[in-house]
Amino acid sequence: MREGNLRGAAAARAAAGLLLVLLQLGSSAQEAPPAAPPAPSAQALAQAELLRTEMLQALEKKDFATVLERAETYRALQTEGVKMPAGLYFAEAEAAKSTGDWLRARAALAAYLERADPKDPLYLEALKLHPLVETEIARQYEEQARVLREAQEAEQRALAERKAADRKRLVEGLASGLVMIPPGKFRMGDLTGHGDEDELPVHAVQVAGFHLGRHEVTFEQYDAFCEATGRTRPDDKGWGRGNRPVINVSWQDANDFIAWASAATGLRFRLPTEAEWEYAARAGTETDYWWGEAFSVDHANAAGTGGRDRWSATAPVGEFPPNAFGLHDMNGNVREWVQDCWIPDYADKAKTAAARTHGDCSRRVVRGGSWNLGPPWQRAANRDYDDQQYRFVDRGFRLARDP
Ligand SMILES: [Ca+2]
Ligand SMILES: [Ca+2]
Ligand SMILES: [Ca+2]
Repeated sequence: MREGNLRGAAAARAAAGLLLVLLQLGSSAQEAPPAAPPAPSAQALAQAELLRTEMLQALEKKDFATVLERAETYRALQTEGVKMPAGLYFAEAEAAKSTGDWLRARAALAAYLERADPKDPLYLEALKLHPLVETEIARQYEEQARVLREAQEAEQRALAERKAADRKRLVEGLASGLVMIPPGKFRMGDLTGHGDEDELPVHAVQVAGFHLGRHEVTFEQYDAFCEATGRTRPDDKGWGRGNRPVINVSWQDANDFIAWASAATGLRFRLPTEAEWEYAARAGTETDYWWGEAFSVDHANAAGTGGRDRWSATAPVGEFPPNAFGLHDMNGNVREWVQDCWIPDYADKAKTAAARTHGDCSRRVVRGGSWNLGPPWQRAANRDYDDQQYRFVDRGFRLARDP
């Protein structure tokens, strides 16, 4: 231990010449009284003399704590016009050094060197001591820096571990967030006469079983993709992120997310096809909405508020009851991109649920109405489209995959 060696050497030095010199200093408290402060009272001088004696006795006994304490008391006598003699600063430096208080040792040593006569026998000793003290202070700073650095590294490790755990939970959520949609046949299009031309003609479609997201893809999920890929996070309009459905994502963004989510989970995600989407939204029903023929504020987040619908913008996913397939928010909240290119009717009467890709593929189909649209747009059969690069505040998507 260097500190131990130093302490030993210092003690040896102190024991040898120093004490003798210090004792020879005599009652030097009266030396060089400054012009400004008042002349010390006899009582103050007596106290100073006592402190000096006690300091030197304590130093001899290696009672360093007492040396340091008396030095402080001595310095307080300055207000009474008593100045601590240079030799006592040296004694204080010795005591501080011996207790490992290197900063105090430096201050006391500097005070000594400032006050002492270069011819003083301790002066050379002090000059030799100075670099040792500086080295110790540098070592202490280095040690403090190391402790700080290790604490920072530990904090960074903990943060990385938390992030990894979050990511694991999120990836598990992506994998487990889909429900099995059973195979079946259904009638696609405007079955009630409440729809638009683009929902005609009604035609039968055979659907193979597939998996579909219980919820719309959330901001939490999409933000993880952005963080992992360095992509700009979409604007949430101040409505909140977390478990709100992601908005302001284009058809292309949705497919980019899907590629990332597939790689992260080892599952082959895709967007649902338009026929799959309507089949899943109907969940075996032939009414305008899965819950009946009349729109209900208790079943979907549409424009305005009322009943269960407390949201004038997007609602967190899953706030409304699921349909018979266990799917939430197929009607309302955000409109959902599907795979298909836009074709303005069902004239081809496609018999399977495959994506239709022979239309205008610069435009893609969106399904399911949203928070800013009225009841007619929330119908299961309703269809619309947008440019595939288009981003908007009511546009999101959900994941699908094959069994
Ligand atoms: Ca609403
Ligand atoms: Ca929706
Ligand atoms: Ca339409």
